[in-house]
Amino acid sequence: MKLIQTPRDLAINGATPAFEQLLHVGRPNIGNRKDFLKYVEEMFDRNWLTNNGPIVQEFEQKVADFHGVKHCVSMCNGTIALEIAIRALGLEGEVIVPSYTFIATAHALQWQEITPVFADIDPVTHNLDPEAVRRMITPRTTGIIGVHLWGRSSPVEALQAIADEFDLKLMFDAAHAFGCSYKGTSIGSFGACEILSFHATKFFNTFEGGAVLTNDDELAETMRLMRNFGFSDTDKVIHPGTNGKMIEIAAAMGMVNLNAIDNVIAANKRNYLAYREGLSGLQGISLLTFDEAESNNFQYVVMEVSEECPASRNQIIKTLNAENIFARKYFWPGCHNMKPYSELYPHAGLMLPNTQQVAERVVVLPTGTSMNDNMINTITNIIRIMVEGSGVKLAIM
Ligand code: T4K
Repeated sequence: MKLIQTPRDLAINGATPAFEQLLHVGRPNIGNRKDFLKYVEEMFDRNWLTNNGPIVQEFEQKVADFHGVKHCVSMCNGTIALEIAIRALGLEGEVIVPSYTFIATAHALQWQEITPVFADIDPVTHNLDPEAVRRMITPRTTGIIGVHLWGRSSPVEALQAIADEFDLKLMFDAAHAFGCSYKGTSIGSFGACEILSFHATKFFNTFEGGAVLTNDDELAETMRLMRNFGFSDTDKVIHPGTNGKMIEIAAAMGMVNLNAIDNVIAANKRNYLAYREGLSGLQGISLLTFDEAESNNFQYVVMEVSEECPASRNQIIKTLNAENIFARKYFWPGCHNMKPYSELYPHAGLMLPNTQQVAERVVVLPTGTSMNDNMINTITNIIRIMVEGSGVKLAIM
């Protein structure tokens, strides 16, 4: 048992770590195992493992219904979903994206020899700033990809207005936004299409997986062709394509995880509220808020450490890591500071002051169904000790 009351009790100062096992940000949430194994047994009985199988079709329908959209085109992962959507929309030349996102948003363009042009974000929402987007438009710009970062909606109306004004295509990277809404409308219906990620570390997973949501029949049809080598029928190829198919066992995981989704969101919300309470009143520490009027999945607990905080962001991360709390600096240092972009556009940072600032401030904390109130109390108490020099008396088993 360890008492954490003063800085002397911290692992960084030589004490035993608070947790024996490493706590992760992206611990997978897994639904009912028996139900999953039943799906797997049935799949083996059918001997149908991939290529638009029955579980994939059922899963697509469920995800489309869940988001109130006409089409869910499932894919093997979120990155391929991005690549296929980008290509199906005919994007080329330059496409405006935030730099403050997971690298896949930019790479999906670069992979197809399209130039990602990084626009700055709003420092409060962490999403694209429409005025910054406007400043980056050139004659080569063909589209905008907004990212609903942390599951909070991009400024969809302002971005759509810019897209309409300059005749640009607009799509969204909704990898974080499964089940989220904007002004009461579920994510999935904004722009030409929106992509989801079902990676193991997402609050809703299919091991690996992704999808494109759209209400556009023609676009959905094109993407279905593209994810299956362009086959329209046996021996008949009518479109360039790749292999982006979701496999049956991934869809089975999706089906059982869909059944568990309310519990996962409830756990995430409980965790978020426990963090909010535990971190309240700490100088220079804030938690990203969620609009209670919207549907949220609360999958990321995003803490910001400002210059007013007596402890730096990096000190806090180092201290938490020493306690076996693997907090993350997502999406530091910003795509523009990663290769090849840092070499291609070495001065991009000059246009991205808010991105640079936010990337230096964020700490993402562990959440999900594997976390409980005691664990969160311990984490917030460690942060309190770092900021205030002492914490509440806390016994760690
Ligand atoms: N767009 C956006 C905005 C995205 O955030 C992403 C993915 C994409 C597009 C692309 O979608 P996908 O192609 O991935 O479907 C993770 C994920 O790999 C990535 O999917 C995700 N975004 C990104 C935000 O996070 P890392 O670097 O955090 O992964 P990793 O391996 O460090 O895992 C995170 C934590 O989870 C670790 O502490 C270990 C733990 N973990 C991980 C796995 C895989 C487990 O406990 N069990 C596991 O099975 O990137």
